[in-house]
Amino acid sequence: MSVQVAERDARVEAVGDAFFDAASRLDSNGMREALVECSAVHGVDVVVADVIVPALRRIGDLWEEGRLSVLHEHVASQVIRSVVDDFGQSADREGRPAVVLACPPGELHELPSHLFAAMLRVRGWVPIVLGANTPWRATVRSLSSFRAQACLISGIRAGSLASRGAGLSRMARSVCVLCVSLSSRLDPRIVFSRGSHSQPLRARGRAASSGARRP
Ligand code: B12
Repeated sequence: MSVQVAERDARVEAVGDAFFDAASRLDSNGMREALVECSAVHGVDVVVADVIVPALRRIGDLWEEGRLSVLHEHVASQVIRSVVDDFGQSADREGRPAVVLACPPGELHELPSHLFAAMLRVRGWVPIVLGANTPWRATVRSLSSFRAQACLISGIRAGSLASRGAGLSRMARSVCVLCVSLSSRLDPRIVFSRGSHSQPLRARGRAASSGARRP
């Protein structure tokens, strides 16, 4: 590993620690500052994959052990959501492909959709996040309403939905459908082509401002 990469990794790890410490103190401003500064320096992919996801896992583990409360999780989740929803926003949506992100009925873990949406925006996609506990009918309807080219269903058990459901099969006739769960990787190069799942997720149109590499 080069010295520059090691230094960069150490800086990102320090941001992760600062974010986690702020979350432990319920310090919303501290959390927000850590994320905004990190994204300005290192970009959206790094702040999502190397700061936010590890911090959420740490919070989840400590919550499971009873060492952090649901309040800590809620405050951190709200701050993360409000910050990442600003990443990669652009008024210029014309001609960009839309992708719908939804959680199945009963699923409350919607944050991954917001995180992944930020990664998609900086690659020139227009993500439509339907959020937690979305009725299947609404998800299906959204595909034509937004002329979506793809649909991501995510949740802690969503992986097991992949081969099930008349609704999913119907959807897959018109767009690429992907079900992601705890065992999937939050990887923007995720495979995404209708039927075969063999092509990387690629946006047409221009990439948005952040300078992130296209997959
Ligand atoms: C925040 C949170 C909540 C919040 C959600 C708020 C929100 N607005 O999203 C609330 C409070 C609602 C919640 C509720 C519950 N939660 Co919860 N939650 C979490 C927490 C802390 C973070 C979740 C998160 O967003 N992680 C960030 C994501 C991106 O990371 P990840 O899950 O590791 O995802 C990776 C992959 O799965 C994949 N991936 C995941 N989603 C997606 C989506 C896309 C598009 C892609 C490409 C990839 C991808 O990429 C990620 C990175 O590699 C996790 C802890 C953790 N380890 O994550 C627990 C956790 C997921 N929750 C858990 C549990 C048990 C629950 C409850 C059942 C608790 C309860 N008794 O009520 C309920 C279930 C509610 C429901 N019906 O859905 C467990 C799940 C255990 C399991 N294996 O089933 C965890 C792991 C906590 C723990 N350590 O025990 N939770």
